[in-house]
Amino acid sequence: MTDVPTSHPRYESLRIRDAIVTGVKRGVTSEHGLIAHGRGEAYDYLLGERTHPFAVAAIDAAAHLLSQASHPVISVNGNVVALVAADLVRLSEVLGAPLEVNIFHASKQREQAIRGYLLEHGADEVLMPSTDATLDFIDSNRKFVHPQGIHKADAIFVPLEDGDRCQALRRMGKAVVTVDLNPMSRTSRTASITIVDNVVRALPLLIQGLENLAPYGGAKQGAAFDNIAHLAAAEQEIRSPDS
Ligand code: PTJ
Repeated sequence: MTDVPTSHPRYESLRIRDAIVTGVKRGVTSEHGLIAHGRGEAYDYLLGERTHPFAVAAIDAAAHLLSQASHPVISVNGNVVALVAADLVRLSEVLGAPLEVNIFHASKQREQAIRGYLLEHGADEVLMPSTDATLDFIDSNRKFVHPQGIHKADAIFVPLEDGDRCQALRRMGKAVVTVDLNPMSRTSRTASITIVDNVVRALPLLIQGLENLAPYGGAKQGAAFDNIAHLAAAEQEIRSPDS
């Protein structure tokens, strides 16, 4: 982003926007992803573009849930890989969980571009969707999963999810942790834990939370988490006139 000075008041937002545009140019992010990003930007603006206490609590609960899972998996799409590829690779290392490509807008070419982008950012292995294993309760492209990945997982980290698959995963008895700036979305309401924050800010905090838990083997007791109450706090923040 050579033409925008770092002193620009919207520099950080423009930098993130630039990462998504690069994602589209590299064939990683879909054009629809730009629209999804714009929606996220609007919610982030309303939330004051900062991480609130309800998000910190959700990140803490997510670190506990994921570290205690027997087979956690990180599901990635074209938006998150464009925004936080290096953090996803680090999360995969810290959690000991595989990265799996799972996209909504079907494209074999884009699946390969996403895999390539993650390998470029340090990933050793990236699981790919297959026709050998499918999810129940879902008709979109997202039903095709890897037999050793999402299909087998007991807990899945799925930032920027779409509501359909989140519901399907929950109906299959899997725990779902999502990151979504919209506390009213179907995904937010269906997930086991929703982190209402920008994935760009939330992911480094989640990694830090897992690193802090590592000496305890993830077994340290976390506070009880009420997802609906946390979503209500996020919605209240958005509606509050002085936020
Ligand atoms: O790569 P694909 O084909 O899997 O497509 C990915 C997108 C994100 C385009 C697809 O999953 C989609 O259409 O998602 P939705 O249903 O538009 O939902 C995206 C949600 O993520 C919305 O609620 C946005 O507010 C939210 N969001 C967008 N950007 C961010 C975000 N949440 C957190 N951090 C962001 N940076």
